[in-house]
Parts: sequence; C-alpha cells; structure tokens
Amino acid sequence: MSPQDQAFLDDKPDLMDMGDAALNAETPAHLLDEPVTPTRLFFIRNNGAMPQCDLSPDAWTLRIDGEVDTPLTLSPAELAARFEIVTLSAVMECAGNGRAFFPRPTDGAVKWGLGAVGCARWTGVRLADILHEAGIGASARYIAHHSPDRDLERDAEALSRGLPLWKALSPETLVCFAMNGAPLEAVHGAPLRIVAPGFPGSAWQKWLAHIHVRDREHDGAKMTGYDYRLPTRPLVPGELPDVAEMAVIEDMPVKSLITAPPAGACIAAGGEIEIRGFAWSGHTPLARVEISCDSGISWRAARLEPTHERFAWSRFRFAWTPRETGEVTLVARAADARGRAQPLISAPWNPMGYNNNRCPRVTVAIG
Ligand SMILES: Nc1nc2c(c(=O)[nH]1)N[C@H]1C(S)=C(S)[C@@H](COP(=O)(O)O)O[C@H]1N2
Ligand SMILES: [Mo]
Repeated sequence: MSPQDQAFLDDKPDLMDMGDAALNAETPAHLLDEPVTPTRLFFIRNNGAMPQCDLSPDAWTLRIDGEVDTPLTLSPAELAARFEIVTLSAVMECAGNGRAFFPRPTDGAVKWGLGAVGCARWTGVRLADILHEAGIGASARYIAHHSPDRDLERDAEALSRGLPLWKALSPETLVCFAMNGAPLEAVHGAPLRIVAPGFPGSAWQKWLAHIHVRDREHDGAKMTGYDYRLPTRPLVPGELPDVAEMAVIEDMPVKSLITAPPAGACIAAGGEIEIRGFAWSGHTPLARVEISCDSGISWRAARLEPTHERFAWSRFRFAWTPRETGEVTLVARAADARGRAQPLISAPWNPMGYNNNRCPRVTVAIG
C-alpha cells in the first residue's frame, strides 16, 4: 500500500487491512449491525492505485459517447440539475466476499472473510435518463465504464467494467454522487460512481469519467478471462475450464450475516439473548431466514423485518435461551423467493473464488 493509501486507512481505524498491494479493507462482521452501514465502516476495494487527479466535482466531467445519437459531456453539477435526483438504499457486496471459506483454495488476491459488504443510502441520477438524453443507438447492447485509476504493475486501466443495456436502463441503476447523505468520499469513487444494485460490487465503477456505449459486451480491464465471471457448468474443484465457458456475473446470490452475538462471545446459560443480523439477495427477492443453534442440525424460522426498499438488506432477529454450558455454533441460512437457500458448507468452487454465499456461523461459549 502507498503512504497515501495508508493515510486513508488511518482515517478508518475499525476496518481490517487485507494486506494487498492496493487499498483493500473489510469490516468486522459484528460492526455491520446497523440497517445503514456508516461510511466510516464501509469496506474499501481497489484493484489498482487511487487516481492521482483532482477528484473534486468542479474539476470533473463525465463523457458519454459510442453508440449514441449525441455524445454528451456533463459536469456533476449539470447532471444534478438536468435529471431527477434519486436516493435509494442498496447492498453493495464484492463478488469475492467469502472467498476465504472455499474448502479448496481459489485464485483471487484478496482473501475476503465476511465483511466485504455493506448497505448504504446512495444518491444520484438514473443512468437511463442520461442515456436517453444522449439517444441510444439501435446497435447499443452494452455500456463500458472508464476511470483514471491505474493498474499497479502495467501501464493500463486498473478496472474498466460495464453493464448490459437492460441493467443500464433499469430504474435502480444510478450515476451516484452522494453516499449516506454526504458527497462521495475519495476512496468510494468521488465525485461519481455507478450504483448497480443486484450486480457485484465490481460493476459499481468508481471515479466514473467516461461511458462508452458499445454494440457488444465490454472487454475492458477485468471484464474478460476468469475475472468476475462464473463457469456456465459445474466444475470439479481445481478444474480450470475454457474461458469460453465463463460468463459475467450479473446477479448476486442470497446471503446473510450474523452481527450479534459476536464470534467468541461468552453467554450465560439460562438467559435470553438475541441472535440477529441481515439478509439480502440480488434480483430475486429474499424470502426467509432460519437459525440453527446446533451447528446446522435443527433449524427454526427467524423473524424477518420487512424492508421497503427492494435492494436493501433486511434485519432478522431470533430470541434464544441457551440451556447447556459449552461451545455452541450458531448458523444462519437465508433463502430467496425461488427457494434457493444458502449452502451449509460452500458455494460451488470456481477459479477466482466468487459468490461464496455459504451460511454464516459464529461460535460462542455458554457458561
Ligand atoms: N474505478 C474503479 N472502480 C471500482 C473498483 C476499482 O478498483 N476501480 N473496484 C470495484 C470493486 S471490485 C468493488 S467490490 C467496489 C468497491 O467499492 P467501495 O471501495 O466503495 O466499497 O468498487 C468497484 N469499483
Ligand atoms: Mo469487488
């Protein structure tokens, strides 16, 4: 990490440095105990070096070109003045969250545990409104995003991802300028970033400077090969399929997180405690959460608090009175409206270790 990266981290003492060459830091699970994750606790994931240019809104423009009728160049102030301003709550999760829990090792530099996820309030304008203003060409299929952050090893963009046109035009997809009611911080993509609820965090392009509308899937940095892609057929763990058998991740799986009690807590037998946390899913709505207080042998339904926002996470609560002393492993299991539940051991192995939505567990001591 550069001294500049270190200074950003020093500002966020609760985050855990992942020890990567770029700035990557996750949130301890027990600190994710609020419906809206405070920005000081929100994980940071950089693929390369922080941009070295001026990130103030006054110094910034967003260029929209490619398969459009009228290329546009707009400042953040013009965006906010010209289009309807929208605020929504949404979970952002890195596709690599949970990578550390694949039983067989995967590639992918950052071995995220549980905390490369958060739920924030995002404010911006709809990407669809901007694209309609530019006039979407008949040949448009995909949009490509470009930013000034650079790769740490090669003279190249660090990350240039994009969205299929259907997602670019969905009402929840934003060009965002504020997070939790304040202008975006530098580490979270100031002054403009993509918000693409339901897609992995990698699609939430930070420091967005250029949108190029294309007639085919984007092939920018970390769009091709094994990056942010899953196999289209089941693999034997360790197997490296042909890259033609890999497809871009366009949806996040159902998942949950236990935020209380914290792992390692000592709890008195006979007293009631609350097991709680959050559950969420991608484009298929969340349906239910179950809790096991015996390592996954028996399960009971948790109370799920309704959320009025489609892509926010939902609080679950479960009252529990431990009777016997000893070590106990608590497990949560969420399922989506298509009946797909979190796997107990691991999600299917894949080369880069994406989308491991295995059931979260915390082990506590009953005394
Ligand atoms: N320009 C740019 N955008 C980016 C990245 C990046 O390295 N460069 N990382 C992506 C990834 S992989 C994730 S998970 C999210 C993390 O956003 P955050 O750092 O605000 O939590 O940003 C995405 N947007
Ligand atoms: Mo990510």
